[in-house]
Amino acid sequence: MGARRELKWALEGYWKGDISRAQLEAVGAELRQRHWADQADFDWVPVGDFSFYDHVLDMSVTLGCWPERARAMRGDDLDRSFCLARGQSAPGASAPIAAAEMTKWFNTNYHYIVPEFDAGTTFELNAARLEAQMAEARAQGIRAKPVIIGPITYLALGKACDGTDPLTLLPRLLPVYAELLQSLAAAGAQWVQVDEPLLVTELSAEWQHAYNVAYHALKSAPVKLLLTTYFGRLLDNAYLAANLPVAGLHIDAIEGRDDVAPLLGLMPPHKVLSLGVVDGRNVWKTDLQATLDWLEPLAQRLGSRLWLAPTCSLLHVPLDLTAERQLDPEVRAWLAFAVQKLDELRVLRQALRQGRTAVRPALEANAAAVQARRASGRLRHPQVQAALAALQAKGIAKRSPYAQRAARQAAALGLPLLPTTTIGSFPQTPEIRQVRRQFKAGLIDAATYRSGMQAEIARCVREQEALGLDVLVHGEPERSDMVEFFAERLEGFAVTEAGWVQSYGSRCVKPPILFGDVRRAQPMTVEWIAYAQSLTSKPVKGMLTGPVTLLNWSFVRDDQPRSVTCKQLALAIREEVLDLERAGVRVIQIDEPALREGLPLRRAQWPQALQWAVESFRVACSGVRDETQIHTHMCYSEFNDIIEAIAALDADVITLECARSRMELLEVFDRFAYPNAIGPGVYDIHSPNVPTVEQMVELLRQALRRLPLARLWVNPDCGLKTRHWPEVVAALRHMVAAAQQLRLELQAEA
Ligand code: THG
Ligand code: ZN
Repeated sequence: MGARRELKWALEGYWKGDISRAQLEAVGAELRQRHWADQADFDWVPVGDFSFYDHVLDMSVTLGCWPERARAMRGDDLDRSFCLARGQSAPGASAPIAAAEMTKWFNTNYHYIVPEFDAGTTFELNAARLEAQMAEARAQGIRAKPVIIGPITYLALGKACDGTDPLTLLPRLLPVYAELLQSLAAAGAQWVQVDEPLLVTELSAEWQHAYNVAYHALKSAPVKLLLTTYFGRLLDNAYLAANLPVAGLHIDAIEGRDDVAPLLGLMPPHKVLSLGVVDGRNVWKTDLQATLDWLEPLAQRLGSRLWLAPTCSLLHVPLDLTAERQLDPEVRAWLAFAVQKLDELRVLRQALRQGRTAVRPALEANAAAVQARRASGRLRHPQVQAALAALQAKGIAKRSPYAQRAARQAAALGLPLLPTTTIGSFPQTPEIRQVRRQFKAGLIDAATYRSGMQAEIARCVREQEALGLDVLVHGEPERSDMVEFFAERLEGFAVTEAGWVQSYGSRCVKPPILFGDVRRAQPMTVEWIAYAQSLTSKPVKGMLTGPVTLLNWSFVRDDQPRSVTCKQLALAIREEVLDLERAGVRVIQIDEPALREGLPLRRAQWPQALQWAVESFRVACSGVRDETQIHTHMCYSEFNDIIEAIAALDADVITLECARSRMELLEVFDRFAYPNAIGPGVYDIHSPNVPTVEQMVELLRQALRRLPLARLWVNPDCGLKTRHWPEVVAALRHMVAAAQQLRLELQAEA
């Protein structure tokens, strides 16, 4: 995105019409030029990995794989691909088209645009973007290694709306890949990096076979192929990966360290082995000496057939540590962002070529930092260790059975049938953003900040009372990103100033850095929730982010298992839950939108990972009274294949995002009787449309065919922070009316 997120600003300016296409292109060219310059001394520099929106979408354009609705639009490739990604109309033209689906890139937090296939899909080469960037790199004197997504991974990333098996498209796809490789060779490429991370997942015999078909079809291409995998182990795909007819293989030698020994035996003697030895997904300094201890014998054996690289694209880490001015200096010394990771590679290269003495100062400095981190007093906190040990010894305090809790909560809360609520956030207005910014910058004092937030909370409560909602929220004006909010308030976390990482398109997040034992030193949210509750006799929900989501959306320590870190997060959230309860808060929501996305790439490992994830959630709400109602919320993912684990969370109420694929979501309840209360969203907050009362009544009727009336809630499908007040008020008014209408009808029937 650039050190100052130049790409974000340029894109958003272009979409608004504030800058021209030429200005946007100039920003792209400038970023490519800068990032290539950072790698100019490398033997091969990736080209074609730059994207204005998403590299999978770019690959679809390269392969001429357009859904019909986008093909029919005016505009050139880039404008049409923006329309498809964002669900917009073409510049100066007709109706908007439906946005393409977006989903997570393997187990990262990056979202790609899902290619769309059907039985009639055809492919046609459009190498213009790659050829232009090859020419640009050549002009800059860069030894370019173009990067493309391989055919099998590409097919696996897509979705067929008509049930077509993507593999049946392979015969149509391969000639286009062959042509693409020809074009890249003509553009001067000697090597082409072909990304096939699908090889670290479980492959059926058909998909394994497809790999053989594809790479045998491409083996006469006039370039050398570097088959590239990352994010996990090859395991049972190692033989396949080692023997495909390509010139080189790249593997993630951190996740897949144990694949290397077997691979050495399996690979034909001429093949290049590229080892990803610098972590492209996390922010810790590499232990260079330990890496060299491991690499030196391999270098002896492989000679020039050994290449070094980061494990994966550096898209997933922040750009440059030197941009951080306020980071705790002790923690900062342990970190390497993208630019620093390139330096680590340089040291490793030189040590292997000229011996360790040639880089002694760099190795010594690195060893000192690695050692300092290991020995730091900041990693362990005796209180946290004691709490973990107690949890280990005593287990999780069990809550009473749901039926008993539900009865007590009904008596305590007195809610109507089909209770109405929202997910937590209300619109983030420019005014509250400004108050937060001014407070962070020290321009206003704490009292002024507090009264600004309180005014917004009061407005939120007033609006909700006027709408007649049953369970209210405070609206979260004090938070921008919820994960960052909690990270700023918990010990064991550091947050960055400029550590932006692309989430999708122009959208970025600043993942916090979890470096040590997590401890809640004081209440984090109680003040705001208690204030909101003081303004109304209706219950106000306390709003927290769950342990699994805090874990999955942060850079986490690599010196202990994720499951242990997650339990620490759970214990910290639990303290907040208990403080909220003590402050008189009767409903507490612990969001876990990332429950599913942190799961391992191989399904065989899911049960174990789900077990500690579920346990962590249960730790976070253990010890609350039966009368206190625990809610959770999930979005961004499919729930059907983890519905049993979701039920095992045993939250009293769950609200789910589903307005976009509602029928798909509800179908799971034919197979699985969800035991507790549930609110499948009736208002798609991602769309500016205000649904009508009738539409929402119809959605509720659909839900009632599968879920019992006594346990159905009425709510939007996600938080409202990205919407504007007028549409939110209109939609919620319809939502409350829909619930009232159904209550009356059901009473009349009874
Ligand atoms: N928080 C964090 N991670 C997330 C999400 C989140 N990962 C998954 C999902 N939600 C990603 N979705 C978004 C949606 C919007 C934005 C980022 C990720 C966004 N970001 C602002 C931007 O790019 O302008 C910057 C952040 C801000 O100003 O608040 O809009 O919710 N941690
Ligand atoms: Zn949500």
